[in-house]
Amino acid sequence: MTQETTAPTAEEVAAFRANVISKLTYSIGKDPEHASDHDWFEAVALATRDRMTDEWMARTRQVYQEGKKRVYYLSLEFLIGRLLTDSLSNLGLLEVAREALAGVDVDFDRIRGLEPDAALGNGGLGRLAACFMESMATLGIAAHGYGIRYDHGLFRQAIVDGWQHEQTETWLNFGNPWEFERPEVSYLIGFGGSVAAMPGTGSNPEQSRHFWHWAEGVRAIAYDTPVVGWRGASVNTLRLWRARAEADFHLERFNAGDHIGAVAEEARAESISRVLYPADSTEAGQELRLRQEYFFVAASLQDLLRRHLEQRGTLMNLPEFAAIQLNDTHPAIAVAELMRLLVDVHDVPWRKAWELTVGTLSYTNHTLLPEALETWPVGLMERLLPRHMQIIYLINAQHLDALRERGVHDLKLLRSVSLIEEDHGRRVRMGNLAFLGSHCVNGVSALHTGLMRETVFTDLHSLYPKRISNKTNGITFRRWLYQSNPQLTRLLVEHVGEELLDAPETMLRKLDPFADQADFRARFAAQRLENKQILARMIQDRLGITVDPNALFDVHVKRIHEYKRQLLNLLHTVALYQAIRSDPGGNWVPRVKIFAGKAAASYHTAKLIIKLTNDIARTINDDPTVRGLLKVVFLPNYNVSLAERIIPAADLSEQISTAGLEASGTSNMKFALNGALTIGTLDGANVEMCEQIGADHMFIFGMTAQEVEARKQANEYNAEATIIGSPRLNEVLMAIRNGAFSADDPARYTALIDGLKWHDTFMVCADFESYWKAQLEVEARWRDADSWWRSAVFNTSRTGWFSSDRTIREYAEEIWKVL
Ligand code: 26V
Repeated sequence: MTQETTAPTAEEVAAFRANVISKLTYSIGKDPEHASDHDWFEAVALATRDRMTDEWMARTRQVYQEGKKRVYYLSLEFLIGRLLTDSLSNLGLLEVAREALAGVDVDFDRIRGLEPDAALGNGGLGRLAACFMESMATLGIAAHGYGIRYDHGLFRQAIVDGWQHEQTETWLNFGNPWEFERPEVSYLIGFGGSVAAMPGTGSNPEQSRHFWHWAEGVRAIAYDTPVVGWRGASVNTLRLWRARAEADFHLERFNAGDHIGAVAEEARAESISRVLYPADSTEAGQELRLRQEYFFVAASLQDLLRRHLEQRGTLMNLPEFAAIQLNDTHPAIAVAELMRLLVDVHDVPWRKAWELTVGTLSYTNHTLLPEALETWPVGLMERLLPRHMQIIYLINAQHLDALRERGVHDLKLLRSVSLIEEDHGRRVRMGNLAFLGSHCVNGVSALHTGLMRETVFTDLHSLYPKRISNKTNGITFRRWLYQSNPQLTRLLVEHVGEELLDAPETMLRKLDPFADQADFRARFAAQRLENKQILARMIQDRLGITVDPNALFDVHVKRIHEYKRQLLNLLHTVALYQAIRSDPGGNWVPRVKIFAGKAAASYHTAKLIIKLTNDIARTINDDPTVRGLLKVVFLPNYNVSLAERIIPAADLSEQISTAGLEASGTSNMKFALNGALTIGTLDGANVEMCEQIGADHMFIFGMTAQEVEARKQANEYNAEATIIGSPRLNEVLMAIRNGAFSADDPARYTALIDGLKWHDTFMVCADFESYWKAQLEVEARWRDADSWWRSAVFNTSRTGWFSSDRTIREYAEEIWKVL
């Protein structure tokens, strides 16, 4: 492997092997002679964890002694994936482990494949949290991640007869060798009940303390996973909470003979950490989700206040030593909970408590889609969190009064910045709560941040014009280049030196001149071919579809959502198919269209799009007239591990969301780093990628966010007219609508296609011709191999800015003030 400066010594290898065998024997209880591959995996993981632990403890001690400010990253999602290669590689032990195992006839690559993915997230937002944890450890920032230890992560996707089926995910079936259970670190979290003012604390609601007599207590138990940075720079903690029923409570009922009631109580309490919510589904069970949010926020805040008090003896300096980042509005109840803890529990005066709260919290927004903005019915809040609802009313009153004092009397404005929405039944707006309770609010790409200022938060922004800033997302290069693409990493190190691994943000640029060297381009292309061969084998094994590794691999992988426009790609696929059929002897560029992604279980249209992909795939792959010039593949169960295999094998990266709707995107950066060319709209971080990489080395098409908005405003967009104006599009739509790909059920796609014709909310038809032309340019460029690979090299060399180390440095300097 490239990561290690020198080959491992025999002593290192022998010592590691001894550690592994000792774990196998004494922790797992297996004789090496009879150990299964899984036993070996666990033994290696435990031995690796040991190597982190010393540094972890030293580090924790050091942070304490130096009195450093700590960062707390609160996130309902951490999409971690596998940890074995990640940890070994960051510790510089990957080769050591490989050789140590080879010595006992165990193949490292086989056992690392046995680790289940920790899929405690839905997509980009959760993966971002995982990349951030790794970058914070690399930069030596004292950070704690806080979240929920779900028994079941994101569902496993099975494809049956072309349709998605959701299966329960079971990552903990064989235990989790990375975590430390901390039964002694636990908090009791209350729900429901009533609120009483404490006697003698005054009648002014702002001055009186309250006692919350909650009705139901659920215990939060900590599970810690060490997170190691590059070259073992530092080790931080990811602390995930598990919900347990309070034993006494449940025993009382049991002893009283209410066995069923006791068990039901237990199940209700423990359901809180049972399963990850499908965040992009609108039909989610509301109450359980709110319970999850409050549960992990309350446990985390109590934990960090306890730590702070232990070390500093007072809460009055909280903002000086703690920075709490809210990952989206999911932990936004922290605003009210921190106020409650300060005022009711720690006796801090209201005004001071507010100052401390705002000074400590910051909030990141990850989407502007109106249906994705969290609001909670006031009735539900009152029932589940009565004291918090009071506090929210108080914050709101204080906020609206302050505005009136400043001379703001515009009723429309006051309504829009209120914490309570009055229009569709009374609801608490979590975005506004997070905004008001934070000293910094940020978006995740330049375009998205601009739109935040202009749309969802326009009024709050006018009142607090300095609060919103931009922090463009990034990705960790350790996982998304060094680990997932060792072939390319080796080539890069060979040309710009070992230093690349430590300073990719600057060193990658040194590749620029090599783009003009034919032999370098040839080697760049050769490593890609190798990755494509590996992927082609996987496609063959999993789906029985033969694809040619020399064909252009055109890849569209991400959650399935209408705004991400997988449908636009499918329309192009069918148009290409029809074009090839009408001229089978033509000089076509052989292509493999690769799709993967999960649809929310309740999202009917997204699931239909998966079925359509599979229907189109079957028809095209079976059609001898296209002679394999076009293949379509849908790889089931997209997850972090699959992404690590697909991305290094991609030639073309599809980032084609309706402009203005994708907040940032992060796979766009992963593809470019690995040298794929992007076909994309000017949306999210694509805009900044274009600035860094150069428009000549990407295929940008379609309407801009402004144009999309203007069309919506003018109410003049008519997809039907667009379709009439494009015979190619019309033919594609007619074929799908009339059952050309669904002979077994010819009407299957009627409503889907009619929806495009009558509504086309996501401007699929409007962008079709522009997309088609951009795809023609892709083909022209592919034919000119020198030009293609020159651009590919530039994509890798100019993506350094998208390192999550850069992103984290910006958070650390501008928001957290820890660097
Ligand atoms: C939520 C919902 C809920 C209701 C139905 C529609 C819908 C659609 C999307 C979402 C996602 C919410 C938050 C999220 O995951 N945002 C993603 O965050 C990434 C990291 O910042 C960013 O790269 C993606 O562009 C953004 O979609």
